[in-house]
Amino acid sequence: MLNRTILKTLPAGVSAPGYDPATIRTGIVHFGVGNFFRAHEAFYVDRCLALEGQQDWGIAGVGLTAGARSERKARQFTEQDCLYSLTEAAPDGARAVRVIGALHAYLLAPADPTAVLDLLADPSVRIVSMTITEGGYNIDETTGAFRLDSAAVRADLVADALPTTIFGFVIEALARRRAAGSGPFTVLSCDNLRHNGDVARTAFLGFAQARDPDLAAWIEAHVTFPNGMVDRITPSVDDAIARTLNVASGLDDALPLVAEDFTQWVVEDRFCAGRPALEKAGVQFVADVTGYEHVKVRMLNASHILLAFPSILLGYRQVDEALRDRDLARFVNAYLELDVIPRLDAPAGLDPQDYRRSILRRFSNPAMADQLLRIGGDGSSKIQVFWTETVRRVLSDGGDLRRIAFGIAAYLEALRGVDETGVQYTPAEPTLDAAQLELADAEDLRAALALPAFDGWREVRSVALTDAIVTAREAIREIGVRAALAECGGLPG
Ligand code: CS2
Repeated sequence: MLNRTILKTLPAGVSAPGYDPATIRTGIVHFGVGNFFRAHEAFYVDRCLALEGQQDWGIAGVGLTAGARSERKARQFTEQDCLYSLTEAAPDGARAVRVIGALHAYLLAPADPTAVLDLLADPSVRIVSMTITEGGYNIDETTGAFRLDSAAVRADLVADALPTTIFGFVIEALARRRAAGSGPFTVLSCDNLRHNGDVARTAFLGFAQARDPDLAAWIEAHVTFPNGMVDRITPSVDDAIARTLNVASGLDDALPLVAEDFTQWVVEDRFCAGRPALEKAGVQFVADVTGYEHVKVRMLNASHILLAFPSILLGYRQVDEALRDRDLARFVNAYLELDVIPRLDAPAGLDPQDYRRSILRRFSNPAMADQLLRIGGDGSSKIQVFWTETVRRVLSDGGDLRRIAFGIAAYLEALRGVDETGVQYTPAEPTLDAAQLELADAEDLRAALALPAFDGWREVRSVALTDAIVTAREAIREIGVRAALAECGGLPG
């Protein structure tokens, strides 16, 4: 088993942390210890910890979900001293394997909420970071405000209640720190959102305001919420993939990871209580991250989901194989070239055409075997974040709506859970209830346009867009995805 005792005798070709994980101290608490966080933030912090004077920046992870799966994961982390291996896979087949030691403690909040609060209140914790998914910030897309109406939030607002949501934990911890005079921490969102720091700020301040306006004012004055653009493709790992990774590395790791060799993190340098020397670990610090976010979200993430929905319907399951399909590659390219790039505000020095080529190369990486169902999952939240801006701009300048309409149509058809070859799958839509999911099956093909995925352009939605979506859905059903794509998917001649 992988744990601290075997770090000196790792198999050939596996790199150990450049420091002793037993001696680092917690400076960061991270909520949502998923694969992306482990391959991205923890990877950068791991590099920092190897530098002189940086050993106060170890990460304690917190899981918020109750249940057997979460308990199993917590047990595995503990048994392995929170160590895990990361395989970085390049498109040419080259691989590097390293053991990451930055995560050195793991707490399951439902099992011991008091321990989580005590940790967050400890003055040595100076950053609270999170990957809680695009939809995890509890923001109403129409009003842009934090939603106070969810049962979990309401329960966390009851005086003296032990929290269950991230909002309850973070705000209670900040209240304690304020009372104790131990100062604020930075709240660092690492989710794929435009202005993720501003979104986090709206969410946490919205909660704090409802709880105690004085506390909210203190947070507003002292806590910082840097915006950041995060990027590293990190597939899901099932048992079969885990076995393959372990066979290749020679490790016995219950929590192995694979990610592409590419990685990027561009952040605003606004850390109210200090930060690790991340600039020495490859993180770019900039005054304004807006341009980078637009390019990442509207090109990479948007084309990722645009590829996923029709590909799933065609029966593909992996991103690289879908992109080898000429029709699908043309579709994604046309969307980027004709719909996104002409309407993009890219930062100086970033060439969108180079970026387009690089993401298509990254998507084609066969060593990743990235899952289309992972990409297409939580489409409801992702569409709001990844497509909205482009749809709004195309609508407002009277551009060609066919590719966007086809993407939306494919999303709605894919929500029905069966592909063209008759294979069934379960679309993961954690924010939709059964009644909402059924809208995809409604006889009236317009009914599903009431789904929250489309809230972001509700007030500008045009009849032409609705008609084009309905036409594309009918075509997909009548003549199949490929023929429908040729007929109404807006492929250039
Ligand atoms: C993907 C992302 O889930 C998705 O929609 O586009 O997970 C993507 O792999 C990462 O954002 C890459 O940085």
